[in-house]
Amino acid sequence: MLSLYDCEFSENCYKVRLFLSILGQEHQLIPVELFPGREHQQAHFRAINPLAKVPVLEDNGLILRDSQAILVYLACKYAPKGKWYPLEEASRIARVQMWLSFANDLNETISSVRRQVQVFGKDENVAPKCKAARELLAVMEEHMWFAEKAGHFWLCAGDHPTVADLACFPHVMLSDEAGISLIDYPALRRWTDRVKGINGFTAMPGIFSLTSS
Ligand SMILES: N[C@@H](CCC(=O)N[C@@H](CS)C(=O)NCC(=O)O)C(=O)O
Repeated sequence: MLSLYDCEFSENCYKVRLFLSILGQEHQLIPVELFPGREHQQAHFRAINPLAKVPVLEDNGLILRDSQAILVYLACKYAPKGKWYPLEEASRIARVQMWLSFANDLNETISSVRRQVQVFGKDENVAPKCKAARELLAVMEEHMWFAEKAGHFWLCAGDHPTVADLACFPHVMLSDEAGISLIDYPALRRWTDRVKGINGFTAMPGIFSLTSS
């Protein structure tokens, strides 16, 4: 049985829950109270992840941290071969990796601001991260705009979405909660709607399914 150390409000945990839901993969959630309990800082959790962060996935004794790494693992182990993590072409693998790394940049800008705003209330230190976040969104918007013009609908060209789409999706979707509106990013809004249309899509607080939004 897969176990996910999880926090309901975490975008990084959500992307793993989303993929598990899409795959229809049975799992159990082990809640970790980040705030106010700071359970992730306690010795029992640090023994599982010395970096003191969620998500962590446990699969039959194997312990994995980092949401991007977990998505890749799930795609390679539990999805039909190459469907979510295409392995047939070096350039395609590299492009997926590029956007997985980009998801981490989104986490450290948009989602870091979101956590600051939600948990501690806004302070003057968020401005540089907001600026960096807008620059990242502009890069993504331009990429997706040209992709659509070329007839592609996912971050990495191809008929099927990849783990890269799932990795970036929650950070973009929750940018409102960091005080960054998606109004200026129409191609990204069309892309987020496409992700919401994937079979097995599931919601989280702040991210609604197409029918209820
Ligand atoms: N690169 C990691 C980042 C994980 C991360 O930032 N997790 C947040 C919750 S969304 C966390 O545990 N924060 C606790 C802390 O930093 O004290 C991933 O993608 O899983």
